[in-house]
Amino acid sequence: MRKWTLWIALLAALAVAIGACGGQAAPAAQKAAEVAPTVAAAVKAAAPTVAAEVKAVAPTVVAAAQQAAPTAVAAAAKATEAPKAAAVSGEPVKIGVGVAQTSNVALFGQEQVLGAQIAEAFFNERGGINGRPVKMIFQDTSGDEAGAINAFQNLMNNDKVVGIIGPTLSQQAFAADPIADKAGVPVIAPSNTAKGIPEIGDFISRVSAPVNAVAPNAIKAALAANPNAKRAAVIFAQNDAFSKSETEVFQQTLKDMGLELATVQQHQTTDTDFTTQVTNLLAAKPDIIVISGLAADAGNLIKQLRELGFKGAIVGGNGLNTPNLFPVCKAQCDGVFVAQAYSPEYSSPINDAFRAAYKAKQQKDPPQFSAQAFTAAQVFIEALREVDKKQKLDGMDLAALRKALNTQTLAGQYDTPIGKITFTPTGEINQQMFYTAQIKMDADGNSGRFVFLK
Ligand code: 1QQ
Repeated sequence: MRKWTLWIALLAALAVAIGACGGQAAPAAQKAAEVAPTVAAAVKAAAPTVAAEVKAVAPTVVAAAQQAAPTAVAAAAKATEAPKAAAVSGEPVKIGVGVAQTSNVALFGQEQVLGAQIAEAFFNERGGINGRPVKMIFQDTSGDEAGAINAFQNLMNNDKVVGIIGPTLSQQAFAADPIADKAGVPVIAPSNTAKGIPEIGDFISRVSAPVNAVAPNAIKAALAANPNAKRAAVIFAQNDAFSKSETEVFQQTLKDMGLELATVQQHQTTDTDFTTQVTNLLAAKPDIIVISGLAADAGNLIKQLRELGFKGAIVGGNGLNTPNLFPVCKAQCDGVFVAQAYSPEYSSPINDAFRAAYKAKQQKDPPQFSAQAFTAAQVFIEALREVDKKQKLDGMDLAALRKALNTQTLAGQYDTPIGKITFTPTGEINQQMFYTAQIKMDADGNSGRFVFLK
């Protein structure tokens, strides 16, 4: 009997996953087509792959389930099982999600949407905000500052959300966050890692650890794997706040570790042709090249570096921290070192459950940006539960609720997929665990993964 229930659950999860895959990537891919042909082609090309992967999963899941010991199957089912909490009812509590659903920045934003959607379902299955449902309200920021400001204003003034998760880029945060801060709307940055984000204002915090906490790990891992490296070359996107912030950390770390900084090159996040920069980088004869940029530009840069003959180690920053990079540089992405503020392999009840929920939807392990978006949603939801315990949310006016939510957000302790976290009074995350992964592409260059280094 029990076995049959598990089979049905597995097949149902698969059906939901197939449905979800069909619907989501398309609009962002279309918009990306207007911006960078290479990326758009890559994203489009990814669609059939996803479908093929999903088809291939069916027999694999069945076979795996057949082989697994009954206890393992039961345990796996239990991790995804919603506890028997009372069903949520009443007016939903609205949380805003302002991230990039279009433009090249959607290569990150799509992952954030998924993380927030999973959190919404996950916490509603577990009682929502003490019985009231939570609802994520999505507004597309696109990839620039104006889009972020527009989305934030819609969320605050029209949707009347209690708080905002977003925007995707630090470059956008420096423009949009001051507006939310002035209006007294709490913002949790899910992916802004530039120096100075929490300092924008009292209402701004982040779950995305800053560049100085994360970036050095990738250099250390690359040098451990290439102990004879002496000369380094660096390139960064000079029109992007995060890239400028991260390159400072990278350059300092390289010097601290005794490497000679042979050249520092610059590019724009909109560039697709890197001939000049690659020529200059190669002329400096580096053993290691360190890139701070976003996924589309960095992917093309890596491709061109390898095509023009660079054989040394490549380190990428947070802008390369997405599997959506893989269709851009394909087989040439292989071997790139990228530091991580999340590992799907971290074992804890909340991460096991998040990983299982993500896998049920996407047939692969969750990436960092999905885990951080889930974490931002979790922080708001758990803080709202606490606020509601002290004073019922129903009776509070919006301004008072937003203020109380901000205070509670900063005061709480959270056990999340990225580990146990707290905040400093300024809103900076205190996070314990960081990792480094290396990209491993399959020989045909069509699929790949981040392999976590021990
Ligand atoms: C920032 C980043 C980007 C890579 C997020 C997608 O870290 O803009 O701060």
